[in-house]
Amino acid sequence: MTTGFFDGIAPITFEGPDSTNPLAYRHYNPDEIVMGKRMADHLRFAVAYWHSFAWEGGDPFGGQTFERPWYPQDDMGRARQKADVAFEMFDLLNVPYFCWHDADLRPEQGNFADNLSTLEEITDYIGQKMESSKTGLLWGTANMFSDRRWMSGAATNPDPDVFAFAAATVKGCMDATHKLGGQNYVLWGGREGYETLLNTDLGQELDHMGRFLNMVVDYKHKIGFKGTILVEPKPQEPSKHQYDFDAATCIGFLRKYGLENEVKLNLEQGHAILAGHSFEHEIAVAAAEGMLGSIDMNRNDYQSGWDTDQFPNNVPEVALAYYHILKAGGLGTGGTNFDAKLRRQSLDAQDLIAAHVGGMDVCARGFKAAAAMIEDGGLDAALADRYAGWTGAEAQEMLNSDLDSIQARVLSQGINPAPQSGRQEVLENYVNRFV
Ligand code: XUL
Ligand code: CO
Repeated sequence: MTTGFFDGIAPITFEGPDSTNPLAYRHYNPDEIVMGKRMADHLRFAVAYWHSFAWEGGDPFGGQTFERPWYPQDDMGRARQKADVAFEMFDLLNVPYFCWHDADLRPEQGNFADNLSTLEEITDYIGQKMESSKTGLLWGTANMFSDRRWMSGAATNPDPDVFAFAAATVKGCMDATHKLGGQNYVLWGGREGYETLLNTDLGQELDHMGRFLNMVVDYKHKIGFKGTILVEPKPQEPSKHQYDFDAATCIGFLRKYGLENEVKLNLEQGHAILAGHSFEHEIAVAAAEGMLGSIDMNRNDYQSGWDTDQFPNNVPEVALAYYHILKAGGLGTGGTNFDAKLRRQSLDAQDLIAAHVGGMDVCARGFKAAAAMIEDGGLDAALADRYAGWTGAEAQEMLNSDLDSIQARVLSQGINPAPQSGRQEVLENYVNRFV
Protein backbone atom coordinates (compact mmCIF):
# COMPACT_ATOMS: atom_id res chain seq x y z
CA MET A 1 0.00 0.00 0.00
CA THR A 2 1.34 3.45 -0.87
CA THR A 3 0.69 6.81 0.77
CA GLY A 4 -1.01 8.08 -2.39
CA PHE A 5 1.16 11.21 -2.39
CA PHE A 6 2.66 10.40 -5.79
CA ASP A 7 -0.51 8.95 -7.32
CA GLY A 8 -0.44 9.06 -11.10
CA ILE A 9 3.36 9.23 -11.30
CA ALA A 10 5.06 6.15 -12.74
CA PRO A 11 8.64 5.08 -11.96
CA ILE A 12 11.11 7.25 -13.85
CA THR A 13 13.07 5.41 -16.51
CA PHE A 14 15.72 6.25 -19.08
CA GLU A 15 14.10 7.03 -22.44
CA GLY A 16 17.07 8.59 -24.23
CA PRO A 17 17.87 12.14 -25.42
CA ASP A 18 14.99 12.28 -27.91
CA SER A 19 12.28 11.65 -25.33
CA THR A 20 9.79 14.48 -24.79
CA ASN A 21 8.38 12.91 -21.63
CA PRO A 22 9.00 15.46 -18.83
CA LEU A 23 9.17 12.65 -16.28
CA ALA A 24 11.81 10.49 -17.95
CA TYR A 25 15.59 10.49 -17.85
CA ARG A 26 17.07 11.59 -21.14
CA HIS A 27 20.72 11.42 -20.09
CA TYR A 28 20.86 9.58 -16.76
CA ASN A 29 21.14 5.93 -17.70
CA PRO A 30 22.31 4.29 -14.46
CA ASP A 31 23.69 1.11 -16.03
CA GLU A 32 25.52 2.78 -18.92
CA ILE A 33 29.26 2.20 -18.62
CA VAL A 34 31.30 5.39 -18.76
CA MET A 35 35.06 5.21 -18.29
CA GLY A 36 34.76 1.62 -17.15
CA LYS A 37 32.10 2.11 -14.49
CA ARG A 38 28.29 2.36 -14.24
CA MET A 39 27.09 5.94 -14.47
CA ALA A 40 25.16 5.44 -11.22
CA ASP A 41 28.37 4.41 -9.46
CA HIS A 42 30.23 7.49 -10.65
CA LEU A 43 27.54 10.01 -9.79
CA ARG A 44 26.09 8.45 -6.62
CA PHE A 45 23.07 10.75 -6.51
CA ALA A 46 21.41 11.57 -3.22
CA VAL A 47 18.15 13.25 -2.23
CA ALA A 48 18.34 15.77 0.62
CA TYR A 49 15.60 14.89 3.11
CA TRP A 50 15.50 18.43 4.55
CA HIS A 51 14.66 20.34 1.41
CA SER A 52 12.41 17.74 -0.18
CA PHE A 53 10.39 16.68 2.84
CA ALA A 54 11.01 18.96 5.83
CA TRP A 55 11.18 22.43 4.26
CA GLU A 56 7.69 23.93 4.08
CA GLY A 57 8.22 26.61 1.44
CA GLY A 58 9.07 29.58 3.68
CA ASP A 59 11.39 32.44 2.79
CA PRO A 60 12.54 35.42 4.89
CA PHE A 61 9.35 37.28 4.00
CA GLY A 62 6.70 34.60 4.24
CA GLY A 63 5.94 31.20 5.75
CA GLN A 64 4.70 27.86 4.55
CA THR A 65 3.43 27.56 0.99
CA PHE A 66 3.38 23.77 0.65
CA GLU A 67 0.61 21.60 2.02
CA ARG A 68 1.74 18.07 2.78
CA PRO A 69 -0.12 15.31 4.58
CA TRP A 70 2.76 14.99 7.08
CA TYR A 71 2.39 18.60 8.31
CA PRO A 72 2.49 19.88 11.01
CA GLN A 73 5.84 18.19 11.61
CA ASP A 74 5.43 17.94 15.37
CA ASP A 75 4.29 14.36 15.68
CA MET A 76 6.09 11.02 15.40
CA GLY A 77 3.22 9.41 13.49
CA ARG A 78 3.54 12.03 10.81
CA ALA A 79 7.34 11.66 10.92
CA ARG A 80 6.81 8.02 9.92
CA GLN A 81 4.39 9.09 7.19
CA LYS A 82 7.05 11.52 5.91
CA ALA A 83 9.53 8.63 5.78
CA ASP A 84 7.02 6.51 3.87
CA VAL A 85 6.61 9.26 1.26
CA ALA A 86 10.37 9.81 1.08
CA PHE A 87 11.05 6.15 0.32
CA GLU A 88 8.28 6.13 -2.29
CA MET A 89 10.07 8.99 -4.02
CA PHE A 90 13.46 7.27 -3.77
CA ASP A 91 11.90 4.22 -5.48
CA LEU A 92 10.20 6.28 -8.19
CA LEU A 93 13.46 8.06 -8.99
CA ASN A 94 15.61 4.95 -8.56
CA VAL A 95 18.04 7.16 -6.65
CA PRO A 96 20.84 5.28 -4.88
CA TYR A 97 21.22 7.49 -1.78
CA PHE A 98 19.63 10.01 0.55
CA CYS A 99 20.99 12.34 3.26
CA TRP A 100 19.46 13.69 6.46
CA HIS A 101 19.83 15.94 9.50
CA ASP A 102 18.38 14.60 12.75
CA ALA A 103 15.89 17.47 12.80
CA ASP A 104 14.51 16.54 9.36
CA LEU A 105 13.55 13.09 10.54
CA ARG A 106 11.85 13.75 13.87
CA PRO A 107 10.31 16.78 15.57
CA GLU A 108 12.40 18.90 17.93
CA GLN A 109 11.60 17.70 21.45
CA GLY A 110 13.10 20.57 23.44
CA ASN A 111 15.46 18.37 25.49
CA PHE A 112 18.34 16.06 24.70
CA ALA A 113 16.96 12.78 26.05
CA ASP A 114 13.78 12.97 23.98
CA ASN A 115 15.65 14.22 20.91
CA LEU A 116 17.83 11.12 21.17
CA SER A 117 15.08 8.59 21.79
CA THR A 118 12.91 9.92 18.95
CA LEU A 119 15.94 9.91 16.61
CA GLU A 120 16.61 6.28 17.54
CA GLU A 121 12.94 5.44 17.01
CA ILE A 122 12.66 7.06 13.56
CA THR A 123 16.01 5.75 12.35
CA ASP A 124 14.97 2.22 13.41
CA TYR A 125 11.85 2.75 11.31
CA ILE A 126 13.92 4.05 8.39
CA GLY A 127 16.32 1.13 8.80
CA GLN A 128 13.41 -1.28 8.33
CA LYS A 129 12.37 0.58 5.20
CA MET A 130 15.93 0.42 3.86
CA GLU A 131 15.88 -3.37 4.09
CA SER A 132 13.41 -3.52 1.21
CA SER A 133 14.70 -0.44 -0.63
CA LYS A 134 17.58 0.02 -3.06
CA THR A 135 18.35 3.42 -1.55
CA GLY A 136 21.19 3.71 0.94
CA LEU A 137 22.42 6.49 3.20
CA LEU A 138 25.08 8.77 1.69
CA TRP A 139 25.45 10.77 4.89
CA GLY A 140 23.85 11.83 8.10
CA THR A 141 24.44 15.08 9.97
CA ALA A 142 23.22 17.06 12.96
CA ASN A 143 21.17 20.20 12.55
CA MET A 144 22.97 22.46 14.99
CA PHE A 145 21.74 25.73 13.54
CA SER A 146 17.91 25.92 13.54
CA ASP A 147 16.91 25.68 17.18
CA ARG A 148 17.51 28.82 19.27
CA ARG A 149 19.91 26.92 21.55
CA TRP A 150 22.46 27.06 18.70
CA MET A 151 22.17 30.78 18.00
CA SER A 152 25.70 31.52 19.30
CA GLY A 153 27.24 28.40 17.82
CA ALA A 154 27.48 24.71 18.68
CA ALA A 155 31.12 23.61 19.21
CA THR A 156 32.14 27.29 19.19
CA ASN A 157 29.51 28.46 21.67
CA PRO A 158 30.77 30.59 24.57
CA ASP A 159 28.61 28.42 26.86
CA PRO A 160 30.21 25.01 27.62
CA ASP A 161 26.76 23.48 28.15
CA VAL A 162 25.98 24.12 24.49
CA PHE A 163 29.29 22.47 23.53
CA ALA A 164 28.17 19.49 25.65
CA PHE A 165 24.71 19.42 24.01
CA ALA A 166 26.41 19.56 20.59
CA ALA A 167 28.82 16.72 21.41
CA ALA A 168 25.97 14.58 22.73
CA THR A 169 23.91 15.37 19.63
CA VAL A 170 26.70 14.49 17.20
CA LYS A 171 27.33 11.20 19.02
CA GLY A 172 23.64 10.32 18.56
CA CYS A 173 23.73 11.29 14.87
CA MET A 174 26.95 9.33 14.25
CA ASP A 175 25.43 6.28 15.94
CA ALA A 176 22.33 6.58 13.75
CA THR A 177 24.43 7.10 10.60
CA HIS A 178 26.51 4.02 11.48
CA LYS A 179 23.38 1.96 12.19
CA LEU A 180 21.97 2.84 8.75
CA GLY A 181 25.21 2.00 6.92
CA GLY A 182 26.01 5.62 6.09
CA GLN A 183 28.87 6.19 3.68
CA ASN A 184 29.97 9.48 5.30
CA TYR A 185 29.22 11.76 8.22
CA VAL A 186 28.99 15.52 7.52
CA LEU A 187 29.55 18.58 9.69
CA TRP A 188 28.38 21.90 8.36
CA GLY A 189 28.82 24.71 10.85
CA GLY A 190 26.23 27.31 9.94
CA ARG A 191 26.48 28.92 13.38
CA GLU A 192 30.18 28.12 13.85
CA GLY A 193 31.27 31.67 13.20
CA TYR A 194 30.30 35.07 14.48
CA GLU A 195 28.07 38.08 14.05
CA THR A 196 30.55 40.55 15.56
CA LEU A 197 34.13 40.32 16.81
CA LEU A 198 33.10 42.68 19.62
CA ASN A 199 31.69 39.70 21.53
CA THR A 200 33.78 36.87 20.03
CA ASP A 201 37.08 35.27 21.04
CA LEU A 202 37.91 33.95 17.59
CA GLY A 203 41.07 32.08 18.64
CA GLN A 204 39.37 30.25 21.50
CA GLU A 205 36.39 29.32 19.34
CA LEU A 206 38.65 27.85 16.66
CA ASP A 207 40.48 25.79 19.30
CA HIS A 208 37.17 24.45 20.58
CA MET A 209 36.08 23.60 17.05
CA GLY A 210 39.37 21.78 16.44
CA ARG A 211 39.01 19.83 19.69
CA PHE A 212 35.39 18.97 18.86
CA LEU A 213 36.32 17.61 15.45
CA ASN A 214 39.10 15.52 16.99
CA MET A 215 36.49 14.00 19.32
CA VAL A 216 34.31 13.21 16.30
CA VAL A 217 37.23 11.43 14.61
CA ASP A 218 38.11 9.52 17.80
CA TYR A 219 34.50 8.40 18.13
CA LYS A 220 34.38 7.29 14.50
CA HIS A 221 37.29 4.94 15.17
CA LYS A 222 35.88 3.81 18.51
CA ILE A 223 32.61 2.59 16.94
CA GLY A 224 34.31 1.24 13.80
CA PHE A 225 32.51 3.59 11.43
CA LYS A 226 34.19 3.09 8.07
CA GLY A 227 32.65 6.12 6.36
CA THR A 228 34.43 9.42 5.77
CA ILE A 229 34.10 12.42 8.06
CA LEU A 230 33.41 15.50 5.94
CA VAL A 231 33.26 19.20 6.71
CA GLU A 232 31.29 21.49 4.42
CA PRO A 233 32.71 24.96 3.73
CA LYS A 234 30.50 28.03 3.43
CA PRO A 235 31.66 31.62 3.87
CA GLN A 236 28.59 33.11 5.52
CA GLU A 237 24.84 32.75 6.00
CA PRO A 238 23.45 32.26 8.56
CA SER A 239 26.51 33.60 10.42
CA LYS A 240 28.02 36.84 9.17
CA HIS A 241 31.35 35.03 8.99
CA GLN A 242 31.68 31.24 9.13
CA TYR A 243 34.95 29.66 10.22
CA ASP A 244 34.76 26.99 7.49
CA PHE A 245 34.89 29.77 4.89
CA ASP A 246 36.06 27.84 1.82
CA ALA A 247 38.11 24.77 0.87
CA ALA A 248 41.47 26.47 1.44
CA THR A 249 40.43 27.78 4.87
CA CYS A 250 39.15 24.35 5.91
CA ILE A 251 42.35 22.67 4.76
CA GLY A 252 44.42 25.09 6.85
CA PHE A 253 42.15 24.43 9.84
CA LEU A 254 42.35 20.65 9.43
CA ARG A 255 46.14 20.77 9.22
CA LYS A 256 46.42 23.00 12.29
CA TYR A 257 44.39 20.53 14.37
CA GLY A 258 46.09 17.41 12.98
CA LEU A 259 43.06 16.20 11.05
CA GLU A 260 44.35 16.32 7.47
CA ASN A 261 44.41 12.55 7.11
CA GLU A 262 41.07 11.99 8.81
CA VAL A 263 38.65 14.54 7.38
CA LYS A 264 37.73 15.48 3.84
CA LEU A 265 35.50 18.15 2.34
CA ASN A 266 31.90 18.18 1.19
CA LEU A 267 31.87 20.99 -1.36
CA GLU A 268 28.70 22.77 -2.40
CA GLN A 269 28.38 24.62 -5.70
CA GLY A 270 26.37 27.50 -4.22
CA HIS A 271 28.75 27.90 -1.29
CA ALA A 272 31.70 28.13 -3.68
CA ILE A 273 30.00 31.01 -5.49
CA LEU A 274 29.18 32.76 -2.18
CA ALA A 275 32.90 32.53 -1.33
CA GLY A 276 33.78 34.24 -4.61
CA HIS A 277 35.05 31.06 -6.28
CA SER A 278 33.94 28.84 -9.11
CA PHE A 279 32.86 25.33 -8.10
CA GLU A 280 35.73 23.78 -10.02
CA HIS A 281 38.15 26.00 -8.10
CA GLU A 282 36.94 24.52 -4.82
CA ILE A 283 37.10 20.99 -6.23
CA ALA A 284 40.61 21.55 -7.60
CA VAL A 285 41.83 22.99 -4.27
CA ALA A 286 40.48 20.00 -2.33
CA ALA A 287 41.74 17.53 -4.93
CA ALA A 288 45.25 19.02 -4.86
CA GLU A 289 45.36 18.16 -1.14
CA GLY A 290 43.70 14.75 -1.50
CA MET A 291 40.74 16.05 0.48
CA LEU A 292 37.90 15.88 -2.03
CA GLY A 293 35.10 14.01 -0.28
CA SER A 294 31.65 14.65 -1.70
CA ILE A 295 29.59 17.35 -3.39
CA ASP A 296 26.33 19.19 -2.85
CA MET A 297 25.30 19.97 -6.42
CA ASN A 298 22.96 22.91 -6.04
CA ARG A 299 23.32 26.33 -7.50
CA ASN A 300 22.38 29.78 -6.37
CA ASP A 301 20.71 32.48 -8.38
CA TYR A 302 23.51 34.64 -9.74
CA GLN A 303 21.53 37.86 -9.26
CA SER A 304 20.31 37.35 -5.71
CA GLY A 305 23.69 36.85 -3.97
CA TRP A 306 22.32 34.48 -1.36
CA ASP A 307 21.94 30.78 -0.87
CA THR A 308 18.86 29.93 -2.93
CA ASP A 309 19.68 26.20 -3.14
CA GLN A 310 18.28 25.55 -6.61
CA PHE A 311 18.53 22.37 -8.59
CA PRO A 312 21.41 22.50 -11.10
CA ASN A 313 20.52 23.41 -14.67
CA ASN A 314 23.74 24.61 -16.25
CA VAL A 315 25.44 21.81 -18.19
CA PRO A 316 28.75 23.61 -18.93
CA GLU A 317 29.25 24.46 -15.24
CA VAL A 318 28.41 20.95 -14.15
CA ALA A 319 30.71 19.49 -16.81
CA LEU A 320 33.73 21.41 -15.51
CA ALA A 321 32.98 20.29 -11.95
CA TYR A 322 32.84 16.62 -12.96
CA TYR A 323 35.93 17.06 -15.11
CA HIS A 324 37.93 17.97 -12.01
CA ILE A 325 36.22 15.25 -9.97
CA LEU A 326 37.15 12.63 -12.57
CA LYS A 327 40.70 13.98 -12.73
CA ALA A 328 40.88 13.58 -8.94
CA GLY A 329 39.87 9.92 -9.22
CA GLY A 330 36.14 10.28 -8.56
CA LEU A 331 33.99 10.75 -5.50
CA GLY A 332 35.09 7.73 -3.45
CA THR A 333 32.64 7.27 -0.56
CA GLY A 334 31.09 10.60 -1.50
CA GLY A 335 28.33 11.35 -3.96
CA THR A 336 26.27 14.01 -5.67
CA ASN A 337 23.77 15.32 -3.14
CA PHE A 338 21.00 17.64 -4.29
CA ASP A 339 21.03 20.05 -1.35
CA ALA A 340 18.35 21.78 -3.41
CA LYS A 341 14.82 22.87 -2.83
CA LEU A 342 11.87 23.60 -5.05
CA ARG A 343 10.85 27.16 -5.64
CA ARG A 344 8.13 27.99 -3.14
CA GLN A 345 5.50 28.24 -5.88
CA SER A 346 6.23 24.67 -7.02
CA LEU A 347 3.50 23.12 -4.94
CA ASP A 348 2.86 19.75 -6.50
CA ALA A 349 4.25 16.28 -5.96
CA GLN A 350 5.09 16.26 -9.65
CA ASP A 351 7.31 19.35 -9.15
CA LEU A 352 9.34 17.43 -6.59
CA ILE A 353 9.87 14.57 -9.01
CA ALA A 354 10.57 16.83 -12.00
CA ALA A 355 13.17 18.81 -10.03
CA HIS A 356 15.16 15.67 -9.24
CA VAL A 357 14.74 14.24 -12.74
CA GLY A 358 16.09 17.48 -14.18
CA GLY A 359 18.94 17.71 -11.69
CA MET A 360 20.02 14.14 -12.33
CA ASP A 361 19.78 14.63 -16.08
CA VAL A 362 21.82 17.85 -16.07
CA CYS A 363 24.49 16.14 -13.96
CA ALA A 364 24.51 13.07 -16.20
CA ARG A 365 24.87 15.21 -19.29
CA GLY A 366 27.66 17.29 -17.77
CA PHE A 367 29.34 14.17 -16.44
CA LYS A 368 29.29 12.50 -19.86
CA ALA A 369 30.76 15.63 -21.41
CA ALA A 370 33.51 15.59 -18.77
CA ALA A 371 34.25 11.92 -19.43
CA ALA A 372 34.38 12.60 -23.18
CA MET A 373 36.87 15.43 -22.63
CA ILE A 374 39.04 13.16 -20.52
CA GLU A 375 38.89 10.37 -23.08
CA ASP A 376 39.72 12.81 -25.87
CA GLY A 377 42.64 14.13 -23.82
CA GLY A 378 42.66 17.62 -25.34
CA LEU A 379 42.93 19.49 -22.06
CA ASP A 380 45.60 17.13 -20.75
CA ALA A 381 47.60 17.58 -23.92
CA ALA A 382 47.32 21.37 -23.64
CA LEU A 383 48.50 21.23 -20.03
CA ALA A 384 51.38 18.92 -20.88
CA ASP A 385 52.40 21.31 -23.61
CA ARG A 386 52.14 24.38 -21.38
CA TYR A 387 54.26 22.85 -18.63
CA ALA A 388 56.62 20.96 -20.94
CA GLY A 389 59.60 23.04 -19.87
CA TRP A 390 59.39 21.54 -16.40
CA THR A 391 60.07 18.03 -17.69
CA GLY A 392 63.68 18.98 -18.44
CA ALA A 393 66.42 17.93 -16.02
CA GLU A 394 67.69 21.48 -15.55
CA ALA A 395 64.23 22.71 -14.49
CA GLN A 396 63.84 19.87 -12.01
CA GLU A 397 67.31 20.43 -10.55
CA MET A 398 66.45 24.11 -10.09
CA LEU A 399 63.66 23.18 -7.66
CA ASN A 400 66.27 21.58 -5.40
CA SER A 401 68.78 24.40 -5.68
CA ASP A 402 68.87 27.94 -4.27
CA LEU A 403 68.62 31.59 -5.30
CA ASP A 404 72.44 31.98 -5.60
CA SER A 405 72.89 29.21 -8.13
CA ILE A 406 69.75 30.14 -10.04
CA GLN A 407 70.92 33.72 -10.40
CA ALA A 408 74.33 32.52 -11.57
CA ARG A 409 72.67 30.33 -14.22
CA VAL A 410 70.37 33.13 -15.43
CA LEU A 411 73.48 35.31 -15.89
CA SER A 412 75.68 32.66 -17.48
CA GLN A 413 73.01 31.38 -19.89
CA GLY A 414 71.53 34.82 -20.55
CA ILE A 415 68.05 33.47 -19.74
CA ASN A 416 65.41 35.88 -21.09
CA PRO A 417 62.02 34.13 -21.28
CA ALA A 418 59.70 34.76 -24.22
CA PRO A 419 56.04 35.14 -23.11
CA GLN A 420 53.77 32.33 -24.37
CA SER A 421 50.05 32.40 -25.14
CA GLY A 422 47.79 30.92 -22.46
CA ARG A 423 45.33 29.95 -25.25
CA GLN A 424 42.27 30.50 -23.04
CA GLU A 425 39.85 31.08 -25.93
CA VAL A 426 41.13 28.05 -27.80
CA LEU A 427 40.51 25.93 -24.71
CA GLU A 428 37.08 27.44 -24.06
CA ASN A 429 36.16 26.62 -27.65
CA TYR A 430 37.44 23.11 -27.10
CA VAL A 431 35.19 22.64 -24.03
CA ASN A 432 32.22 23.93 -26.02
CA ARG A 433 32.64 21.05 -28.46
CA PHE A 434 31.69 18.66 -25.65
CA VAL A 435 29.02 20.49 -23.69
C1 XUL B 1 23.45 24.85 4.25
C2 XUL B 1 23.88 23.51 3.80
C3 XUL B 1 23.50 22.37 4.69
C4 XUL B 1 24.51 21.28 4.73
C5 XUL B 1 24.19 20.19 5.72
O1 XUL B 1 23.80 25.86 3.38
O2 XUL B 1 24.46 23.35 2.76
O3 XUL B 1 22.27 21.88 4.25
O4 XUL B 1 24.65 20.67 3.48
O5 XUL B 1 23.97 20.69 6.99
CO1 CO C 1 25.03 21.68 1.68
